[in-house]
Amino acid sequence: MAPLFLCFLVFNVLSQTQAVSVKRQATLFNQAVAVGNLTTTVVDEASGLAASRRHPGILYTHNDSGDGPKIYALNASDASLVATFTVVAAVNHDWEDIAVGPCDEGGNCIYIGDFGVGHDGQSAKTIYRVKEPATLVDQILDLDSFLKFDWSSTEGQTLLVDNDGEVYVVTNVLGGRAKMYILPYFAWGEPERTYVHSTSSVHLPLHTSHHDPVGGDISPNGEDLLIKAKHHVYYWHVPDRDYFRAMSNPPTELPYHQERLGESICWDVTGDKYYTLSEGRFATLYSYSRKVPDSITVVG
Ligand SMILES: [Ca+2]
Repeated sequence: MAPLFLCFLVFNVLSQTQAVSVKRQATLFNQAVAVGNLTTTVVDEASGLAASRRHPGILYTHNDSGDGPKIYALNASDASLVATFTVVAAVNHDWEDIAVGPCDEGGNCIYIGDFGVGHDGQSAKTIYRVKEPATLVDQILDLDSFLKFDWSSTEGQTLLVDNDGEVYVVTNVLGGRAKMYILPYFAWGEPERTYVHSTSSVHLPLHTSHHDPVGGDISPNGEDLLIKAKHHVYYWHVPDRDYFRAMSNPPTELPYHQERLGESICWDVTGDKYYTLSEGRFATLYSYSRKVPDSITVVG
């Protein structure tokens, strides 16, 4: 085979490979659709978002510092407030994110990450866990358990919980190089703080010019991970559910409608779409649906 022809062939194959890759990334999810606006004024600084497993079509959110220990259940189809849960024996020092995952003894639990820096300059560095209630009415929820930790970082804004109930917290860092920590399971219920060493962490391959990331979520089947930065949504497909190893790969950027103060992101219960919600009164809930495979145009 003539060398010139071989060069042309290799170049052509590489070009096609790149075209396929770029096209697939660009067509993975649809652009934002406005689902509806918050109609209640009690949610005015939405700081986290998570899909209920027990009540499909319901999203949980919360305010950051300044509110009580309250979880708000929203209708995912119109952003209306359905119910308010108050968590006994918890404090909202600066709740930064929320997730849903398994309880210790089966069933589904809501996890709340209180690890922001409050107005007093302090961070509670505590994860709260409550069982998902059976009914969607205003009620008080007992604390299922708590996890108090310490670390060398100042704050985090991202809480991730996987199918096994493993809890990951991501630091919030200016200029990139944030770190994902896994919190030790034995720390649940311990009255003393458990120090989490850097050996239990991995750097995120993100370099932004803001304090990032600001939120994230693991899909219900555990195979998809979202991390939200101030101006971008990043995605990893993690079929082996090894989220630490996934951080050695660059993410795919997904569609994001820029919000004024958007910190909240979650998958829906099926993993076929994700949602974002901004801080602020009457904020808009946006959804981004996964394109069906047949609609993906393979170039080349
Ligand atoms: Ca937050």
